[in-house]
Order: sequence, then structure tokens, then C-alpha cells
Amino acid sequence: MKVVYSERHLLHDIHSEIQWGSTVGNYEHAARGEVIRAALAGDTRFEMTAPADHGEAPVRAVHDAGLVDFLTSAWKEFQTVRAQREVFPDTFLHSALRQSMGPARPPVGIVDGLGYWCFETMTPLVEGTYEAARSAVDVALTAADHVLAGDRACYALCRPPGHHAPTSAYGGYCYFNNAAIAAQALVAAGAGRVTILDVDYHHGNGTQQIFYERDDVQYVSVHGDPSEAFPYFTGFADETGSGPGRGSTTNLPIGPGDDNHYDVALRHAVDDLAAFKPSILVVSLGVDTYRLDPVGNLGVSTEAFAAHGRFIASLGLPTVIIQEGGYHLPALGENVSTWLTGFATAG
Ligand code: SP5
Ligand code: ZN
Repeated sequence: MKVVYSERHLLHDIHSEIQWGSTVGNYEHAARGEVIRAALAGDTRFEMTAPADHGEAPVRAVHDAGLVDFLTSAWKEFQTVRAQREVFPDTFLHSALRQSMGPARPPVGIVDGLGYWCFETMTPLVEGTYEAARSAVDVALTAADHVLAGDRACYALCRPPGHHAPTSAYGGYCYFNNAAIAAQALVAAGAGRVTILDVDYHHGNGTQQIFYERDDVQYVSVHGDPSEAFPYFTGFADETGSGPGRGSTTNLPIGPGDDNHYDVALRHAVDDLAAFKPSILVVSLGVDTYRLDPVGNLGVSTEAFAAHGRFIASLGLPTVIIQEGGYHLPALGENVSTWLTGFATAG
């Protein structure tokens, strides 16, 4: 299986996040990408390849032009306000702020822009964020290209991740929605109906929003119950799509449990996926479902990740596998390589 990787992820060299008012180390740090690369590079079943530059157009096909423009220059502009290595908003455009007053006017500067485009306090901008986020998009698009060209599956080692980024905002460690951009590119290339199966511990609110009214891209997610898990306000079972997209979103929120508990939800997800009859599959692969993950509370074991990979492979679909979360560094590489090996060796 080809692995698409770019060392440009290292430019997104973030150190901190603000959790409940405390500044702590950022879980989504650069070592994650290197740990995964190291686990795959030493294994002859995987072939490391570089991404091709796909330009800005596929990003703008999914995201608001204002968000793309903002992220292009935000860090540098903020330095004129205050020289600071990592930049966070001080105020958010909460939906109640302008209740009965109509929508906010677009931001005019950098400090209002931060609160306008970002939705939480754990996703800093650093000098290399934009370039790294663009490289992650190229990694995802190149993996999609390999699958379009006939590879059974391809793994995109994306960092920063993407599934929390909706059309017009960034947050949840995500800037551009790598999986959504790849899915949209697959549709544009004539690949047919696409399912995005999101197995990250967190609900992929961004991916869900982008395709919520679409009937050609299905979104299916198994995730920690949003009553207690980030992003808190999306991912409930009664969110099933709207308009033409009614019925093409499936949310399976679950509470803490073990491998068997998780497998019940995953089988349900795969039933809905199969009923949609997609031509191609995009997997948002987060391994923050791991039992020791510092961010999640699900009980998935390393051995179970192999079974998950085999199970998804058994669907027989061309599959683009895109890295999302996973924060327990000592097992991160093994968990990803185990999932991918399960997929690659399925009978
Ligand atoms: C791609 C991805 O996995 N993004 C995750 C974003 C959520 N960030 C962490 C949320 C942590 C909330 N506070 C829990 C404290 C547990 N020690
Ligand atoms: Zn996650």
C-alpha cells in the first residue's frame, strides 16, 4: 500500500492549547506525524511516496474563500499587532451575540478575523500552519489520485488533521478538511457515489456540515457521545441530513466501553454504508478511540484495530484512508500500522 507523506507537516510546529482556561501542551504536535511515518517506513508492505501539488482550487471547492484568504496571511498579519509565536482568538462570534440583529459583517482586520473564523481555543496559528495545512490537503488529494488510478487503497498521512473544519471555520486541530476535499475531488473526477466513514473518536462536525444537504456523498460516523465529548454540539443520532441529503448522514454516538461495545456500532455503521452503495470509500482514520488515548474514553485495543481494517477491506471498495486524530504517542504508530496491515492483508 502506498503511503503519502510530506515533511512539510513539521512546519505546523505547535506547542500549546487552552483547555478550560489552562494552557497545556498541544496534543496534535509534530511528533505524531513522525511516529506514524517511522512505524510505516520500516515495513516492506508500505511504500512511502510524496504528494503532488494540486493548487488552491480543490480547497476553494469546499471552503469559503474568506477562510482560505484569512489562513493564508493571518499569522503574519497578527505579528503587527503583537509578535507572538502561537495565535489564538480572544473573542468568538457566538450565535447569540447578534441575535435578532442579522449576521455579523465580515471581519475587517486580524483580531476580529480570528474570532470570526475560529471556533475554539485549542487550534493555534503558527508561522507554518498554512503551508502545512495545504500540504496535508495535497497528501489527501494525491492518495485519492492513486486510488482513482487503480490502487485498491492508499493511506494519506495527513497532519494537521481535517474533519472538524466546516466550510467556513477552523478548529478541533483542523484548518482545511482533508477528507472532504478529497471526497469532493473524487466526485468531480466522476468516481460516483462516495461514502466517508469517520472512525475518529470525535464527531467530524466539519465533514458532516459540508455534505449535510448532499445526496452524492454519504457521511457515517462512530464517535464518543457529544454530550460529553468535543465538539459537544454536533454528532447526535437524530442528525441524519437535510433536503436532498436527508438520510445520507449517520451518527452513532457511543459511551465508554470495550472492543465488543465498539464493534456493535461499527457493524451498524457498515450496514448503513453498504445500503448507500458507494463506488468509493474515504476513511477518516482517527485512532484516538484507543484505550489509552489521553483525549478519548473508548476502550479499543491495538488488536481490534487490525480487525477493523480487515472488516473495512471486506467491503471490497476502492479506499482512500486519511489520518485524523490519535494522541497516545507510544502506541500511535503501531495502532495506525496495525489498522492498515489488517486492511492490506484481508483475504
Ligand atoms: C482531529 C481531532 O481528533 N481533534 C480533536 C480535537 C479535540 N481536542 C481535545 C479536546 C479536549 C477537551 N478537554 C478534555 C480534557 C481531557 N484531559
Ligand atoms: Zn479525534
